[in-house]
Amino acid sequence: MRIDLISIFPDYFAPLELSLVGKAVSSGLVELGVHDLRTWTHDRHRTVDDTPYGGGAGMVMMPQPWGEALDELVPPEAQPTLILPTPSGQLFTQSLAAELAEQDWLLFGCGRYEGIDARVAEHAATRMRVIEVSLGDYVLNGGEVAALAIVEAVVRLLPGVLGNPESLAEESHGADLDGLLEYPMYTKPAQWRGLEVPPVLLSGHHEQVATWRAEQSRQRTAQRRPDLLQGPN
Ligand code: 6GU
Repeated sequence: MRIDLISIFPDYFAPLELSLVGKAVSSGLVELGVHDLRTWTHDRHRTVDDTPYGGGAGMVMMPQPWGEALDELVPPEAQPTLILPTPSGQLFTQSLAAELAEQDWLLFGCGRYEGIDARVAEHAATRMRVIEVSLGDYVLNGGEVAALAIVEAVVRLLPGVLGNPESLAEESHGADLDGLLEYPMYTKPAQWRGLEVPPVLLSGHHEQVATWRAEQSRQRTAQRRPDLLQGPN
């Protein structure tokens, strides 16, 4: 998979050299490109933003540097998926992560300020798939941290990235748990600071363990995320 990221803060993506994603890059499973949006400015101050038409606070990212960046990075016949992280996007979910993991080229356009001139997404959509994606109902200062989260969620799903592919089974939000939250996990010692591991987990009864875990998932989901019990969204 190829992943390109465009941002005025390319240094935000240094952590992609670490850990699992870093290994996927150094092993060649993922080809990573990080690009400074200011490469596609032409004025002395390398300006990327301007005041909003219609008034209001803050600044808006100008379409021109984005347009030139996409023209240069995306050849005429190529079909990357352009992901624009924004708090007004569709919610990023495990099922979207799984779908993105099947693409061969993801391109992230990370906006700052009050966002990117809306014509950038509109124009890009005439020649590639464009999705505006939000991590959740809160506001970050820009798309960079969201892009990091999305890249990590996607890359760990690529075949050959996780040391133990069984780690992908039975995760919170995965299909194996019916979209419920994961049950609590324990390791040795069986007693720690006066707290015991639930005895069923030490019993060796696989069926009882499975029943207990399913019930814990259900209780936990009812308490913390009742919205998930309404079924798949
Ligand atoms: Cl994707 N971007 C920004 N700027 N803020 C967010 C977000 C994205 N998701 C949640 N908050």
